Amino acid sequence: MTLDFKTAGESHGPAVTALVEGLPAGLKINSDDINRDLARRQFGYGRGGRMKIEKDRVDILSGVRDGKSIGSPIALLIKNKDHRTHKEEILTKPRPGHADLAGAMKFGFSDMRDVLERASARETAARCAAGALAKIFLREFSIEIVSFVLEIGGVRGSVDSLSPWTAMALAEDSPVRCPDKQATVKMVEAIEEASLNGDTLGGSFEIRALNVPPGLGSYTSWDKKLDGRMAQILMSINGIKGVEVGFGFRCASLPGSSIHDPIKSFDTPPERGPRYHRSTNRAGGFEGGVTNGEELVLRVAMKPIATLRKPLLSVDLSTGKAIEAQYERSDICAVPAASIVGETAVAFVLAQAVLEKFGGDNISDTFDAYEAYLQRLAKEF
Ligand code: EPS
Repeated sequence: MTLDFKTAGESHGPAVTALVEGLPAGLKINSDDINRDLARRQFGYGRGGRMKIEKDRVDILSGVRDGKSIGSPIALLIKNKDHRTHKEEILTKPRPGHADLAGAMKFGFSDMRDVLERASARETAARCAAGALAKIFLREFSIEIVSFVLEIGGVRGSVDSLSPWTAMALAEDSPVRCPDKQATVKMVEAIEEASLNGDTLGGSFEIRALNVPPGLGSYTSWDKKLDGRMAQILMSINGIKGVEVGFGFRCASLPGSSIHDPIKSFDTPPERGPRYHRSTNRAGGFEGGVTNGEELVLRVAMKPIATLRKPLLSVDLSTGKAIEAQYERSDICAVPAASIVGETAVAFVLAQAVLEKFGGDNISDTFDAYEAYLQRLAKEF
């Protein structure tokens, strides 16, 4: 059984939902852990009016009994408080940068609200819940995921000297999830200025996965390469336009001697896992699409929100005439929220990779196989 998930639900329908299949039985699941990530996703300076209406909470409808998974599909439901029974204003003036026009042409809609309702980033609440489950699973193996914002609208935080845990702790205290306090102030100002100008801002964030064992994913086929799978799930998050692994685009301009990470041996070999490690981590924890035992480092770029209060030029599909794009309630900046969605997305793919390698219908089977592998690595590497 492979671990997978699907989501369903529209932005203003009764609920958004996720169906997670393939988690082993015996995993302790507390909905508070999922609700914590849902609340973190809702947070962030620059969010729109919708976040004042919603207080996302998950209902676990199946797959969990007495606080433990039972191996069956886990259905997660998050009600939309903003569910509207009345018909929305028809949307005929597509917003450049949103899925409106491309989606309407694809499905043959004249009212692009039929696109908006599913293309909306509201769907990421359901994904976040599915990924939060994956985080609970990964914690059994001491694998943790952290995220923090690097840049908003051209203001860049300085984070290079911080450990991932410090960066994460500082991010959790920042209204824009940036560990750099001075940059936080400037980012907030930039968002305020964009708001005054009827504009929106994008940015970038970093995700790190810690205590990841070597050997997850595979170099044997294109679709098994774990860095590629990470890039796919991250690129599928609304508004994401770029993903870097480790040094990413910096690799294009530096020689091999400045990019590849020298292999070293610990003076005292650890009891579990290999003695070999790297003095640098420019590869971001992946070689050949396989984890190499170092931290996973992924950097993600998000474009500015497509709904502008001072709209760009568009056309009215009902008349064919040039006109400003439609405006409606939206966010000014959702980069802090996207960093949480990214965190949970990375968790999901990592949980898939752990289960592919170690299997198990009960979490204790998975754990035993994982421990045996670390023991073997300690003996052989
Ligand atoms: C979102 C809910 C949406 C938007 C936002 C994300 O709610 P509404 O459309 O009712 O204001 O706030 O979605 C977008 C910015 C977008 O472009 O799709 C959420 O729950 O995250």
